[in-house]
Amino acid sequence: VEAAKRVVRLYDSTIPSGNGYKVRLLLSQLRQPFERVLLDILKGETRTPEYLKKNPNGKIPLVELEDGTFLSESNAILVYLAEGTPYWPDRRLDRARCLQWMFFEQYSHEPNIATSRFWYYAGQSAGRETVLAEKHVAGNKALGVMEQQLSATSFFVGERYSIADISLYAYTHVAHEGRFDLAPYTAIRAWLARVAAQPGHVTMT
Ligand SMILES: N[C@@H](CCC(=O)N[C@@H](CS)C(=O)NCC(=O)O)C(=O)O
Repeated sequence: VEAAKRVVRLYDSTIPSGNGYKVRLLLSQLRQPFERVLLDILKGETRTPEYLKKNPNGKIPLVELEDGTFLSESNAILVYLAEGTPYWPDRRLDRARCLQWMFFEQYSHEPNIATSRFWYYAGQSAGRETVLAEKHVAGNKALGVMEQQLSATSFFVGERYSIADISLYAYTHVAHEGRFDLAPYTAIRAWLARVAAQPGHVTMT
């Protein structure tokens, strides 16, 4: 496996971001030091011409590698960093299963749970009652799918902690901030505790 170029800088957000946290958590578990640059997304600091040169999509997280390369999209960064480590499985099918859960996270989980949390967090929920109600239905559906998997296995893929767990942990463990009630999801709550007990774990704030 080609060695990963070292991450020298992580562009992250002043408002605690689950997507930024995914990268910080894995870097911590890999014991890799890095510089953290905090941007205020509410002030449009990811939309300046200078930042858009680094990431044309205008979002954090973004990592800068030692050779000056930039890589965006939290889950892509996780895959890059995890290759050749215990957090990315050896078996071909298990690697595809990690991606299966990470695409699920981006399409069914994050747009509902993270977005609801952001609107409450940033005081932008007023006037969004209808869309918030829709996001709660869809978010609970995603939590139901996770609950079903975690009732059968201790981690998402291959009974072993991987970047699929990191990806889904980031916004699930703060789902209450988006007014999701995790009380009925007993398997999810047990898994949250298992993830938080992993070596090198750091909290989001
Ligand atoms: N799919 C992206 C989502 C990144 C994202 O939504 N970033 C938000 C903060 S969590 C952001 O930078 N928003 C600022 C903006 O869009 O201007 C990922 O997984 O990295």
